Amino acid sequence: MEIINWKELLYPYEQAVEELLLKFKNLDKECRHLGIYSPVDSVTGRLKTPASILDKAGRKHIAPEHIEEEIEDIAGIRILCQFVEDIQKVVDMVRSRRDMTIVQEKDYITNTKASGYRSYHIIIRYPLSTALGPKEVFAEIQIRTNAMNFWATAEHSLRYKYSGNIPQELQDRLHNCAEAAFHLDQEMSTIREEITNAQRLNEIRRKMTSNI
Ligand code: 0O2
Repeated sequence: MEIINWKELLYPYEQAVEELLLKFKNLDKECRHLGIYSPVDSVTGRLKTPASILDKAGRKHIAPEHIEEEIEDIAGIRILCQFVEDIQKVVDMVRSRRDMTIVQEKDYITNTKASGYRSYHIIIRYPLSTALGPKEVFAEIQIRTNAMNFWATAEHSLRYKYSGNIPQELQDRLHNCAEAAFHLDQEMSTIREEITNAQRLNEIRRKMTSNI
């Protein structure tokens, strides 16, 4: 059994998460600076843990030496949006970038998973300049609304707690919650313009008072 040097393996992915976080946070910052609507509400990033990598490798029968080519979400960032409509805008932003290459897109919003999971995933190849020279790594960008994220985070914790075997009664309740999150997104969309106008006004007021 090959021993994995986790520090060496994970370092480039850590660098990728840091760079991607900065880039997408800056996009949001730039929109706000220009006074244009930002489809990005918040951005977070995470590095998959060795335990989770080994678990996935085991499930998918991936040999340790093939982890880097086969596991595409060791580096992951999550972009949260206020409204469902913003997701497509973020997807277009990612598609137009020249500093990363899209490998695959998974639309779990149109094709909701059996669990009730909804999110848009983009797998990219991201080039890095490391101390040892250029290197390209996979990274996963998850794009979803705050409501989708609320549900996914809760379901993820339960899946972990029950080692993937969530009791049926709880699964049924989770399905109801997924429906409720879907309706919340729909309802929020109907008053989207009202909300974004109010937010724009508040931002102008905030800028005016901070200039005093
Ligand atoms: P973590 O802790 O986020 O790293 P899979 O075979 O499903 O494990 P695959 O085929 O590579 O993975 O891709 P997929 O299905 O797009 O899932 C990748 C990630 O999406 C998962 O990573 C989760 O973060 C999220 N995800 C997918 N399906 C669900 C779901 O039903 N519920 C929740 N809450 N999240 C989901 P990991 O490795 O599971 O976890």
